[in-house]
This record gives sequence, structure tokens and C-alpha cells, in this order.
Amino acid sequence: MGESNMRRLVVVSNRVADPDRQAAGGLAVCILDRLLERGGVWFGWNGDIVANEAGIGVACTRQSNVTFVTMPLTERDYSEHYLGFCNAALWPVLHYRLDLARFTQENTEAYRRVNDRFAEELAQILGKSDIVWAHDYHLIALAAGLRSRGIRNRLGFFLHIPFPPPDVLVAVPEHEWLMNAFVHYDVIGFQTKTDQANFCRFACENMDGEMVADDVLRVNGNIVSVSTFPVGINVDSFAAMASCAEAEKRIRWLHRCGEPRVNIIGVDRLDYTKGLPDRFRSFRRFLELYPEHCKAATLMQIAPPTREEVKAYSDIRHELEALSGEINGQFGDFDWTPVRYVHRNVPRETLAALYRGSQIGLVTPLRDGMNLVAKEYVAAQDPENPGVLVLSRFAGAAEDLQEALIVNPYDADDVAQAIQRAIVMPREERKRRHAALLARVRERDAYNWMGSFLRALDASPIPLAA
Ligand code: ADQ
Repeated sequence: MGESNMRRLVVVSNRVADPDRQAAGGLAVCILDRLLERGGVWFGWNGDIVANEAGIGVACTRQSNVTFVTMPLTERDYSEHYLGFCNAALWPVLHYRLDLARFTQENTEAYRRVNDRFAEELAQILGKSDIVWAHDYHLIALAAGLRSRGIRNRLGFFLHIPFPPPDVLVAVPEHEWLMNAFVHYDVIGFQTKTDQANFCRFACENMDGEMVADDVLRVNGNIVSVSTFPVGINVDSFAAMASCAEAEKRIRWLHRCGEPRVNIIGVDRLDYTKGLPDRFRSFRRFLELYPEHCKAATLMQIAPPTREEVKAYSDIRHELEALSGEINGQFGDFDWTPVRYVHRNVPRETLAALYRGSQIGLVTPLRDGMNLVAKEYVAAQDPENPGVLVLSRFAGAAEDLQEALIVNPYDADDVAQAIQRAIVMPREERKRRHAALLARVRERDAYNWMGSFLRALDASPIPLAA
């Protein structure tokens, strides 16, 4: 469908991307590109924190035909809504980690309050025919706030993280309120079929909803289109970064930093969902089971800090530092450091080169919505001599990327054996697996993800809500 006659797109996300500070190729860039193409608005938090509500002002800036409408959070909102409910309650529960979830009544209230404030401000700027696309778990209740203000526009939502089965979801305080608010969206998108099925199960079993057609749910008098839209990357830009002359130089450097090596790469935000301690333990198990690789195999783990104000995040940092010290102490030698642990952000160009220079991409989250690192690793490989992706069965990406070596990240022996299998895999098998993976990554790239979601939102036969 041509996009010229399409309605104005209003993207809403917790954090609005700063157009001047985006690394090329990220998901935010893809969204921005599409906004620039069709014109639109990006609405959300600007990252600033003010003392109290009196300090909240809505700011409007323009770049080409995109308007950025942003506002700050108060200190209290930041602590109770963002850190408290979003990142210490919803994030762990939606990743099946009830053991790490922390709940307080104040935090739940703050989530309501901030969603309501977003709805209030957004309602003021919405034109009659705009379509709204909200992103992620911070904004589940936004649609209900808009509907209660009489907004009848088409509203879409995409969840970037997993959606757990009903038995797990009910651990969220006031989950009934939350789910009743959720179903005011017209289109709800998930990363995987499993997430979609979990959501529909909750709606049908706990809310008297019913499936009225494939992917169409009637619940509480709303008709909701519920589908899967797996997130992807910009394959060509990543592949180009990985094979440019500068990348070649970096790869030569990587290979020169020691004798012939098996380079294993891990790249993740330092988040407990990414399974980093288990990964380090698996690597230790690999060195125990296959001592012939001592002095040859190195795990480079790049893990930039994130959400450090939440306790579970500082805990994991300490655990990882202790583990990498232990492994290096136990196995390392004056000419070999088994684990190289880099706790900071790295430019995307460097990441691309590191992926290409590594024989194994180790992507072993305990639970992940999709995991774009797995796709970036595939895109960065030399098709004539590709590395092997070792991928957790609990990453959304595993639904699609079946030609990877699929592992159980909780089982150190399983992961250790997969590393060994990757090392000895014949080139022909690596090429065959890589070609199949690359085709899948290409087919489901960032542009197709956006395009298919927007098509569903633009053109779905759902009547506008009354
Ligand atoms: P994240 O949990 O952030 O995203 P992921 O999909 O792996 O996880 O994306 C991380 C991105 O950050 C990748 O593009 C990666 O290259 C980049 N990155 C990681 N470490 C970096 C470093 N040290 N320096 C620079 N860049 C780094 C959430 C969900 C995922 C889902 C995405 C998109 O948790 O499951 O895939 O959203 O929907």
C-alpha cells in the first residue's frame, strides 16, 4: 500500500530517541526513518527529571517533518513508576522472574498516574485521523487513558519483551486492572507466537474473552487484533559495517592479540535476563570438559551497565566480576586471559567487527523478547567462512533461527557441548546453516517489522472503537 495518503503516525515510547545521538542502524533509527518518510510525531519522556509536578512542561521540537513532543518525569515518578513498577515489577514478572520482582502500592499507583498523564498530554495533540503506535511495557495502560478522554483514533501497541503465561502474570499487582486497560488497544503486537498465545489465553480464560477469528479477540466489548511481528535489524547496514576496511583492521587486531584463538563473543546489556553468570559458568564447564582448548579459547563479554539504581542489577554486576575473576584465576596464564569482560558501551562499528572476528556468537539469555544481538551476529558474518551462532531456546529469536545451535542456558553441559560442536563444525555445515539464518534475518528485518505492524494498524478491518 502506498504511504502518501496515510494518516499521520504518532509514535509513543517511554524514552524518545534523540535524533542527534543515535548510532546508525538501531531500532530507534528505523522508527525515526519511517517517521521522516511519512511525517509524524514522536511523543514521550525526554530523559529529564524534575523536582515536582510544577516543573513538568511539554516541549515541542521539529526536525524535518517529525515533531518531537517530550516531557520530563518527576523524581517521584522516576523512582516509583520507572524504576519501581516498570523495572522492578513488570520487567521481572514479564521475564518469568518472580523471585526478583518487588511490589509496592505506591509504585502501582505511580504507573497509573504516569500513564494517565501521558494520555492527558497526548490527547491534546492528537488529530482526528492520527494513528498511534505505543511501545513497550511502560505504556500498557495508555490506551485506556486515551479512550476515557473520548479519543477514538486507531491505537496500536507493540510489546518488546516476553508475555508470560497467566499463572505467572497474575503475580503483577492489580493485573486485572492492567489487563482491562491493555485491551483498549486496537492492535497488539508480540515478538513470538508463544507470547501471543499466552496473552490470548489470559484474555479467554481470565477475562471472558473469545477468539472471533484468527488473531482477533473480542474482550470486554472491544475487538482487538492480536498478532506476532518479530523485530529485526537493518541487515545491509550491519553487514556493511562488518566488512568495511576499518572492520578488517579491527579483526586483524583481534586476531593478533595472542596466538591463534577461538574467539567467542557475547554482547548484552548487563541485565539478569541475559543469563551472563550462567554463560560464564558454561564457559568454565567447557574449559573443564575440553582442556585442549585452554590457551586457545577466549570469551569476550561486552556488557554495558544499565538500570544500576535497581538492586538486582548491582547484584549481578558483582556476581559477574567475581565469576570472571575466578575463571581467570583458575585457568588463566601469563599469556592467556580466558574471559575478557568489558563493562561499557562500544560503538556499533566495533561491535560489528568483533562479531565478524569471532568464530562463535554466544547468545544465551534466560528469557528474551527477541534478542537483536543474535541477528546482528548472523548479519556480520563472512558468508564464505561464517561463525556459528549458539542460541538460547528461551530467546524469542529461537522461534525463527532454528539453524543456530539451540541450547538450554541453564544447563552448563549443554552449552559447553554446543561450543565444542561449533568449534569443530566443518565449513560446509557452517555455510549451510549461516545461509539459512541470513535468509531468515533478511526476511524479517527492521523495515518489514515496521511495515507489517503499520499495515495492520492502518488497514485492519477493525471498526474504530465507539
Ligand atoms: P534489549 O534487552 O536491549 O532490547 P537486544 O535485542 O539484544 O536487547 O538489543 C540490544 C541492542 O543493544 C543490540 O542492538 C546491541 O547491538 C546493542 N548493544 C548491546 N550491548 C552493547 C554495547 N556494549 N555497546 C553498544 N551496543 C550494545 C529489548 C528486548 C529484546 C528485543 C529488543 C527489540 O529485551 O528482547 O529484541 O528490545 O525489540
